[in-house]
Amino acid sequence: MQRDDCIFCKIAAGEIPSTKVYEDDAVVAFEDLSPMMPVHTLIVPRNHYDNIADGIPVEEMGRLFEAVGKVADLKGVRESGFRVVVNTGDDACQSVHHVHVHVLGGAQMNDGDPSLPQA
Ligand code: DGP
Repeated sequence: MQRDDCIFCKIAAGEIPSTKVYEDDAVVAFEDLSPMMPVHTLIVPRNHYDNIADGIPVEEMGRLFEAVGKVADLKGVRESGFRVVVNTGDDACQSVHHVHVHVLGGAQMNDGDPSLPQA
């Protein structure tokens, strides 16, 4: 389930270069092109879903979030803490319409506005 016009499908398939952090048969994690934090990694399912509410099967949803801990370990933020963000739709400023999990960390963050992942 790949979309020809989807940049994250192409990254997952290795057709567009990215700095990969982790991959398995279900997901690919790679560094965000415009990092907002010292650690800013995106995790995407290999299959295309527009967003988190796009009927992702439970098994694939589990694999997507299972990868969060693996990325946190690989990026060294499990102990210090990190934030997980899944922007969904226009109000949340989702800009790439292939579901992706942001893993953000590596510095102290604000606790005021949950929509602002910046320090
Ligand atoms: P969102 O606003 O949640 O849709 O975030 C999309 C993120 O994807 C944004 O932080 C920048 C990142 N991004 C967009 N295009 C590319 C790309 O071609 N490569 C990589 N590595 N990241 C990208």
